[in-house]
Amino acid sequence: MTNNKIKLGWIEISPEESNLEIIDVGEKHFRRKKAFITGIAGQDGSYLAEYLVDLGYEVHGIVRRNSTPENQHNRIDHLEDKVHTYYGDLLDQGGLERLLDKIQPDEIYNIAAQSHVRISFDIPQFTVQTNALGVLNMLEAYRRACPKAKFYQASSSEMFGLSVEDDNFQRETTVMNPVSPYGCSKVFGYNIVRNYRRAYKLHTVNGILFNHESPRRGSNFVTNKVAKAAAKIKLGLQDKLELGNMDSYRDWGHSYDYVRAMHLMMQHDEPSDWVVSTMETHSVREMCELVFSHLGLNYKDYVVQNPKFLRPEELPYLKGDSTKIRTKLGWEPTYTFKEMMEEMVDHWLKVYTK
Ligand code: G4F
Repeated sequence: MTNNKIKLGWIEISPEESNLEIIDVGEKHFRRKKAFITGIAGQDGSYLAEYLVDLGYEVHGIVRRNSTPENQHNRIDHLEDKVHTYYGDLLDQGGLERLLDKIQPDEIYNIAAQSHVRISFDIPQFTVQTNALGVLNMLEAYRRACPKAKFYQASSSEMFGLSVEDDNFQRETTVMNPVSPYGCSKVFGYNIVRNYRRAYKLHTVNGILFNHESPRRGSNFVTNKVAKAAAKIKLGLQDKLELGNMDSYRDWGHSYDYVRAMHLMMQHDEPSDWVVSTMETHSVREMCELVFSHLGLNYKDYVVQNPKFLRPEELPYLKGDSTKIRTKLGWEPTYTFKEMMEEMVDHWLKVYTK
């Protein structure tokens, strides 16, 4: 184990502190850091769990119970022996508190959410209960069970809504003007995290993440919907792709790069709010063009609009200014937009060629 890894995934303890697994480096003693992840079976949760396990963390996480347990752990099947999972729900504060009390994590990552913006118009109350009240439940459980831990909240660029600065960016200081039940719920989560930081001197961090994708993205989000459909069209398994608004712009990065940013901001001494973005924006149309041309196809021959996928109110433009995290913490994305989209298309080609 390198010294660097000791620094990242292990924490220094006094020799008296008893723990199952302790390593000695000279005079110093270390134990594994413990992380608790809500939403561990989701796209970001699974990449984060992988990343933390690799750094030496002991990783715990909750998954929501549903009626098809076969699909519940798909994204973390390969980590089965390496992470500890429990049933849990952001709406069940008692259960959360009991778990945090038992585990006593060093870092808590609250990533679970109803994360689909259009669906938040179909189930607004559930969205707000989970994404707003759920954050408060987590904060209360944390405050009572393990207030010395650090707390990460998955805040979102959707909170900016219609606000764009004169230089066409959104950044930490941009006014929030959300345009969906999802965006409104996330603004509450963001603010209550800041409130608990000041009021109770808790180490709470907001990561304001712009869109982030990967082959593990749910295929009802636009990037993976397009990547999957284009691969099926190429293989003759599908004729058409129905989309909603193709003229909105998004700043799309890779989930793997963004979970590295989450971890990095939690290692900083001062709790703060951080924008994570690629600083580039592309329209849905440009993304379709890129994906279909990777397969030697013209998207115009296959993509049609279906009003069913339009939103009652749309967020037209996102481009994040992540100068703060780049300059203060040295974070940089490793994937380009093209590399990320091609990875997603190639993933689906492999799935459907088997
Ligand atoms: O992929 P999307 O559904 O992502 P959206 O709404 O930007 O939200 C994602 O990013 C947020 C960060 O800003 C997260 F907080 C949130 O949890 C989620 O991860 O849609 C992207 C764009 C939208 O403008 C949408 O109207 O694509 C447009 N779009 C066009 N046709 C479509 C479709 N979106 C979806 N999901 N499906 C379509 O058929």
